Amino acid sequence: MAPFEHIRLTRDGAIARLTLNRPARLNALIRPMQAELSAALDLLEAEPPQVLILTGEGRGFCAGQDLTERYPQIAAGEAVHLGASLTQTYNPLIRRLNALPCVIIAAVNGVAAGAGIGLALTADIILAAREARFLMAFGKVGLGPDAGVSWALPERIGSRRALALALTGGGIDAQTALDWGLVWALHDAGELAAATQELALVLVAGSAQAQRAAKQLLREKAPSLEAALARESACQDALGHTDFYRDAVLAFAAPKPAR
Ligand code: T3D
Repeated sequence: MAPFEHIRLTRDGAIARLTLNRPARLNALIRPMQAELSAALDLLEAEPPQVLILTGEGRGFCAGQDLTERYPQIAAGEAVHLGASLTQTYNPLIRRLNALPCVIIAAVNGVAAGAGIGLALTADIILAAREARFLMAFGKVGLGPDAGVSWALPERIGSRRALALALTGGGIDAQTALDWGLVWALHDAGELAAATQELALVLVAGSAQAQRAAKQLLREKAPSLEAALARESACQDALGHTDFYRDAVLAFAAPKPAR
């Protein structure tokens, strides 16, 4: 679709695939790669697919910030301004991925560390290879969680587990991620891409409008039951006017010829 160096963006009908493509560095993030991700988001926002697959090339998903990018400054004894890196680069990427109206599937093919976990957590559904790991690498380098991890990880696995991982800088293997509800399903590495495509095809056979509504209702928690009921009514009111709903009811409930 677009000629990038550090990522690939391809599109097949209603399914788009965004692949992090620095396999020799386990897809660690550098500035030009972040700029390409931003350009990819421009394209995805202009013409949203129904499903976006987010994955990594090679044996890693994403090892977070490329630490060699920070090295020259630190080695020279200069101050680094990580707050600026977040507000100018990471935060907009995470915000924009989260705001995409499409269903995002992360196919976590290998290690996801630091901000790499943040990218995976922008997905609505996470599939993982059995060899995948989720490492809170921030702690190991003396940083706190960023890239939305402090918000999204406790949501998925609970605040106690998320805090213990953040404090220790530790990680969990794919099976634990599955057991803790972070991951929807595990697959053998060689079968992850096909399983992801299969799930994407199931999704594109469904109603894009209903998926958008479900995503909105479930991801942006209503402040009270009353507010949730009101939002559900408004959503259902709109969805009840779609062709998808009409056709589904007609197909299911039309009187059948007597047997
Ligand atoms: O700076 C800011 O803007 C603030 C934002 C911070 C967000 C963050 O993400 S902080 C966390 C940064 N990430 C890390 O600290 C992870 C560092 N990497 C590792 O701990 C390990 O590489 C892994 C546990 C992820 C994987 O280990 P392993 O044994 O499977 O692979 P490896 O041999 O360590 O890595 C393979 C290559 O990728 C290797 O290069 P080489 O020796 O073959 O030339 C390694 O140096 C490179 N690599 C892996 N992660 C990074 C990296 N290079 C640069 N930066 C990395 N983050």
